[in-house]
Amino acid sequence: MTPPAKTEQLIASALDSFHIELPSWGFANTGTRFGKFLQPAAAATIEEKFSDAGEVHRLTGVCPTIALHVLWDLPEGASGVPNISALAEKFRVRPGSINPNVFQDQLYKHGSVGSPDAAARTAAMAHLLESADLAKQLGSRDVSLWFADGSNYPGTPNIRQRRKWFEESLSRLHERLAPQQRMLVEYKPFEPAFYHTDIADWGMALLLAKKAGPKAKVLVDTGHHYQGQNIEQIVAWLLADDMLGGFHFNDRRYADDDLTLGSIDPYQIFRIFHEIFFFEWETGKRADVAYMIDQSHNLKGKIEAMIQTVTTAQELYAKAAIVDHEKLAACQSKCALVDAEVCLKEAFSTDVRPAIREWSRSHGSPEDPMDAFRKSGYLERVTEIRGKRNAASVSSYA
Ligand code: RM4
Ligand code: MN
Ligand code: MN
Repeated sequence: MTPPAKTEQLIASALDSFHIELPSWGFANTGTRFGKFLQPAAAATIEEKFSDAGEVHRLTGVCPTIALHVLWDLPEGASGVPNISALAEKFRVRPGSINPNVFQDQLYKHGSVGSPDAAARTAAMAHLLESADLAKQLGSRDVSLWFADGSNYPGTPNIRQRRKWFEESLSRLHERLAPQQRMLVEYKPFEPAFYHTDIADWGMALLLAKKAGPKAKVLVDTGHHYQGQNIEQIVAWLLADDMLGGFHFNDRRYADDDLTLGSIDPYQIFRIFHEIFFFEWETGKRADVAYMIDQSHNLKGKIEAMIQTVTTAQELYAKAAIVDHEKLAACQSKCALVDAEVCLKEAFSTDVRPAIREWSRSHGSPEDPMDAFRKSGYLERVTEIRGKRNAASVSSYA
């Protein structure tokens, strides 16, 4: 067993370097394809999203950035940049990853950069390039790409042709990036397309990223895998090739459920973090990985769910930080199976909460951010302001 003082120290230094990005869309009303359940306190404007994200950062101290969806948050393009910069200043959270949206417009019915319709491909390319420019102007490092492109019926897509169009478009986007910028390629096996998806798994994302250039990396959304897939192995492989760009964190039971991180399988997230720490220990390199939340809190209070997620992420990260790597490596090389597994589980079952509370206290943050949020009166204040408007918004599916 690692002595308690060393454990505390390991946790503190891990937490010092742990930041997690909040999604602007996580504060807005969201729903299923059957309808939306409206929340009186949900954010509708970009100012409200910044305000809610600022509140989560104020309480946790580890969420300095907010991911923006270009179409939803910057519909007027570059002319919206000064407003975003002013909001960042006011609410003390910086713009984080910039997410182009090439899936919502009617034009993208058959895809965006993979569509057989040249007009759709042209529009998508222009939007991607504009997104890279917006990221530059906002001082954002990452352009985060998710494509809904795919098809619903066998025989309908030319899969190889579509791949070529993807390669060309991603290379053009890569050329547009500033030296310090990155583009992250996200994959997803299905939904909204149910026969084929152009970037369906990490291998496809990896090939496209490698082809695009050195600033392109793979983004792992924890909800975007088939049941039973070993996500930490994907993470380990991508790390070994310096191709892991970041995560979209959420949990799932069936498909892309976008449930709260760790609500279904906290051990899975711990194992992912473990692979990252183990890589860092073994190589002496720092894994340059962006941690981002991508969840849809349909029923839980938006801000509470976000605080819960951040707290859970910190706990699982702290647990992974205290794995005894030397011991584990020795067990692995001796094929001491039980001992290796126990070594990993030892860290997972350690109660890291007191050490996290201590760390928060020493950084001037509340020990219990959820309790602090409930006592702050913030929710009541915004409910008062937003409630009537939210009740009048549209919730039906058809
Ligand atoms: C996708 C994916 C993307 C997100 C869209 C809205 O399932 O997770 O990251 O931007 O949803
Ligand atoms: Mn995602
Ligand atoms: Mn998703």
